[in-house]
Amino acid sequence: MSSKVSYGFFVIVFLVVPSMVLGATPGIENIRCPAPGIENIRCSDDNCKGTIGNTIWYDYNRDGIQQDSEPGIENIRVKAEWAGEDGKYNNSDDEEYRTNTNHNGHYLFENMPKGEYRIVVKEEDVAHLIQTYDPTGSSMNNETSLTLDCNDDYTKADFGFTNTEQTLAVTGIHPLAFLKALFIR
Ligand SMILES: [Ca+2]
Ligand SMILES: [Ca+2]
Ligand SMILES: [Ca+2]
Repeated sequence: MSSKVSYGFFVIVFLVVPSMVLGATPGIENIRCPAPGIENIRCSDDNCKGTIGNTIWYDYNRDGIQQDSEPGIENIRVKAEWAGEDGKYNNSDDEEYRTNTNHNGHYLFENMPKGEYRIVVKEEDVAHLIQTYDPTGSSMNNETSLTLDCNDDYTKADFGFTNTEQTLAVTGIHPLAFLKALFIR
């Protein structure tokens, strides 16, 4: 009698325990990783941790490339609008993320889910500038759109800005000197 109970017990332990150890974390489904406060959670492939960035700079010569002489613009507010799981904007599963550029003009959104994004530069932070570059440059509207793959590091959401040619012509000062005087105080 007792030997049958023991045998059954060990069969259950043998079958159940390994499946709990090897399978996904039981009882926790559809959670985004990393999950703050939950240690050692097993993350499935659906829990993506991509990044989006990374530069906003003074494009003095308006060529859409950051030369060594062209510094980043710090403290610019940037927003990432995620279209959510359904990939469509303007409904309940959309989410927004915000950050600022650092002293090098770099910004980075981390631990981002895969999907469709709009990256938007805060208009009032660049209201005194003219946009010269973004990756979807057909419309210089302080924003660009992209598709982030799972765990992808997207580094090309860059924006370039300069000042007006009219202003530079009137001053008669070298553009670089003028812009440095204007922006670097
Ligand atoms: Ca340039
Ligand atoms: Ca949506
Ligand atoms: Ca654009």
